[in-house]
Amino acid sequence: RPAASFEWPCIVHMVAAKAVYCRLPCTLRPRSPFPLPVLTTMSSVTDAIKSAISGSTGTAKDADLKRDVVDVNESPNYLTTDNGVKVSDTDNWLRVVNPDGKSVGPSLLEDQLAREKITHFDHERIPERVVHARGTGAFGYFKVYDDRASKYTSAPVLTDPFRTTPVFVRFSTVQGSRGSADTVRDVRGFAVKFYTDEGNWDIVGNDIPVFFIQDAVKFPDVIHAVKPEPNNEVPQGQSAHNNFWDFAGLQPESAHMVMWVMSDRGVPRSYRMMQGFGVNTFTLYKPDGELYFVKFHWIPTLGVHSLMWDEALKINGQDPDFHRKDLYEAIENGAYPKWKFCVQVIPQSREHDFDFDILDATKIWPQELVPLEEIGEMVLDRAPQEFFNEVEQSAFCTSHVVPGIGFSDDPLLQGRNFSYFDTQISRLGVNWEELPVNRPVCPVMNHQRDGKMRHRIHPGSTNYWPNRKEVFPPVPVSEGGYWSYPMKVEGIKARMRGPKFQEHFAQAQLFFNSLNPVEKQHLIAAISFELDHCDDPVVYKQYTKILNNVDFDLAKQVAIKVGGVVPELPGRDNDGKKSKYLSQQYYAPKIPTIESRRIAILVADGFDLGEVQAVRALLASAKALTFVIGPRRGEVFPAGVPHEKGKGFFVDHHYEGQRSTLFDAVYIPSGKHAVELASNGRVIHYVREAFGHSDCLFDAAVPFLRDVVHLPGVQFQPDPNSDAVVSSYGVVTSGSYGPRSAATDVLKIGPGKKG
Ligand code: HDE
Repeated sequence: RPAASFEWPCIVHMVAAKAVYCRLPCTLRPRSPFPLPVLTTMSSVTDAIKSAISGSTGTAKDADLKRDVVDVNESPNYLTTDNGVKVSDTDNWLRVVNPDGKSVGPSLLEDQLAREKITHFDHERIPERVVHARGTGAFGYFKVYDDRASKYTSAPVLTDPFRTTPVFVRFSTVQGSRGSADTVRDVRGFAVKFYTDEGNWDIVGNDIPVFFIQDAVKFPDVIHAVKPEPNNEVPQGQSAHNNFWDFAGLQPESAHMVMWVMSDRGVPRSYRMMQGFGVNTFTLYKPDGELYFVKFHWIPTLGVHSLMWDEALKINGQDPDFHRKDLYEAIENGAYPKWKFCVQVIPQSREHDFDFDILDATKIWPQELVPLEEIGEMVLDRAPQEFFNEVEQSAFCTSHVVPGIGFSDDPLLQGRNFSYFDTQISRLGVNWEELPVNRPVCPVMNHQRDGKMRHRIHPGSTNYWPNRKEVFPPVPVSEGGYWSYPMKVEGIKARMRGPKFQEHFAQAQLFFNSLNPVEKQHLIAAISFELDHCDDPVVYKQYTKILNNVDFDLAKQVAIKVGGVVPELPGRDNDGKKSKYLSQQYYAPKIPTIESRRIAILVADGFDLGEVQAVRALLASAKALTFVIGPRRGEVFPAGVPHEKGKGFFVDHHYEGQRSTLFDAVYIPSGKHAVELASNGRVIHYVREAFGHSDCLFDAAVPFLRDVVHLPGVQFQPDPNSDAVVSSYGVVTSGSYGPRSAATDVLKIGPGKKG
C-alpha cells in the first residue's frame, strides 16, 4: 500500500489491549513506516528481537552445573554400556538362530548388553510429586537494587547490591498428574531456589497469596478432596467434582482461596504473567535488631494476564504444553521473564494491631495497611538442558533459609517445614541435595554420611562431632553460623486455633468486591461451571449457601444457574470495602508492551507480501512474535507472483494446525486473498473465535469480522473518552473499521476485554 494513505496504528496498544485497558499516549507509533527491514522468515524476526535485548550472563550455578553436562563435542563419539564397554550392536538381542538359517530361536538371557538396556529402562520412572506434579522450570538470577532491606535483615542475598544470586524457578499446577495439561483451572506453584553464598534459600510459593486451610494437619484432607476421586480416578487436572466442593462447602476457611482460584487467576495466560507469593509469614532479623514478620511477593513486569476460560479449555486439547512452550519460547527469543521482588514487613511490636491474625495463611495483609516495598528483581534467562535431571529432580524445602531469614509460628508453615524434606526423601532419596540442580554453590561440609546414592567422597576417619582433629566444627554466629531469633515462648498444650482464625468471609468479600465487572462475571461463570460438574445436590446446594456469606448477588446468580439454594436474604452484610491491589488490572505495566506476545497473520494466495513484511518488522521492533498462517504449510503465493515452485512465500503453519486460541492477536493483510479467506470455514471460525476470546483483531480482520463473519446484533460505537470504538458485545477490536481512505485505524476497547 502507498505509505501516504496508511497511518500505522499503535500496535502495542492494540495487542496489549487484550489484557490491559489503557489510554496512555501511543509510544510506539512509528513516525515513518517505510522503509522497514524486510523480514521473510521467522528466524530473521527472532534475530531482530534477540539483537534488541541484551544477552544473558552465566551465573555461578551455570558454572557448577557444567561439570555434569556431557559435552558431545569433547567426549568420544561412540556407544558404550554403563560400565564403559564399547557396544557393536544395539539393535539385535543375542539369540539362537535355527540351523536352517531361515528362522530365529529363543533370545538369550546371557546378553548383558540387552539386559542392561532394558533393565535401566524398566526403572526410569520415579514417583511424581504428590502435589504440583505437572510443571516446568528455568534458571536465572536475582539482584537487589540497594541495601534498603538492611534495616530488617542481615541476609546478604537481600541486602548486597553487588551480588548476583543464581536462581532456579519451577512453575507448576497442583491437581493434575505429571502428564496433565497446562491450562487447567488451578493454583500455580511458583517455587524459587536461590543459590546464595550462604546456602540455598527456597521460597516455595504460589500465584495466589492465600491458602485453602489454616492448619497443616488439614493438608492431606484438602489434597485428597481435590485430587481425582478414589473409586474411579476422575477427574484429571480440575477441581470440578463432588469431592472438592463437598470439602470446600464444609470447610469455610477455604472460601477466600476459592474466590481467587475461580477468578481469572486460575487460568493464567503465561507463567511469565503471574504474580508470585510466599503465602506464609516468615521473619527477617539481624544481630541487635528487632524481629520483623515478612511476606514475599513477585510482580511480573509484563503485567498479570489471563486466558479466557473457553480458550483455556480448547488449549488443553490443542496444545497441552502451552505454558511450558511459552516459557521456553520467550527465553529462546531473548524476552527474558522478569519479576520485581517485594516485601511486606510488620515489626513484631505490631503483631496484634490487625483485625486478622498475621500468621493465618488464609488472609492477605492488605496493601493499604502494609505497603509493598520493592527490594530487587529476578530474571530467567536459561531453559533447562535436560528436563528430568534439572526440573523433575529439582526439590524445594520451605525450611531452607539462610542467616537473617527465619520462620514464624504460622501453623501452616510449621507443617510445611516438616513435609517438604520428608517428601523429597521418598521421591529422590536421602541424598537428594547432592543432585546437580539441588546442590548449593557454596561449600557443603558436615558429618552426614551414607544413604542411597551417595556421591560425595569424604576422606578421613572422622564423621562425628566433636572430634580430636577438629574436622568440620560448628561456625560461631559472629562468623556466619545460622541462628534463630530468640523469642519468648510460653503456654499450654492444646489442639486449637487462635480467636482471629475463626473469621472466614471478610477477605473473601473484599476480594470479590475488588474485581472489575468483567472479572466478576468470569468468577461467577467459573463457579457455575464447577458446580455444574457436581452431580450430588447436597454438594452444590451447600456451596451456594457458603457463597451467600461472601456476596448476596454472587450467591443468587450462581444458585440460579446451577440449581442451588437461591437465597432470599444476604447471609452477611456486604460492607462494600475494596482494594485496588486485588484486581489483576492494577498490575498492567505503565508502558503497555506486547513483548513476546504471539500474533497470527492470516493469508491465502494473493496476499500483499509487502504489507506482511512491513507489519512483521514493526511487530518485531516491539518484540512481539509473528506467525504467518496459510492454507498449507509451505509455499503460499503473494499477489503478482507466479504460482511456480520456489517463487512463493513459506508460511509457518496452516489454519487447522495452529488455532486462534494459541495467539493473542489476529492480523489479516489486505489483498485479493480476501475472497479465498472469506470462503474458508476454518478462517471464518478463526476470526469469530478470536473476537469471542477478546483477542485483538486488527487491520483487515475488522472489516472481515463485519462483512464476512456476521455477528448479528453486534454494534460498534465510538468511545467518548478516547479514539477507541466499543462493541456492544464488549470485546476489543481495532483496525480500519471505517472507510479505509479515512485512515481510521483505531483501538476499540470494550468491557469484555481480559482483565
Ligand atoms: Fe506445598 N507441597 N504444601 N504448598 N507446594 C509440595 O513437596 C505441603 C502449600 C507448593 O515445584 C510437596 O516437593 C503441605 C502452600 C509448591 O517442586 C509437599 C502444605 C504453598 C510445591 C507439600 C502445603 C505450597 C509444593 C509435594 C500445607 C504455597 C511444588 C512435592 C501445610 C505457598 C514445589 C514436594 C516444586 C509441593 C506439602 C501447602 C506451594 C508434599 C504439607 C501454602 C509450589 O511436600
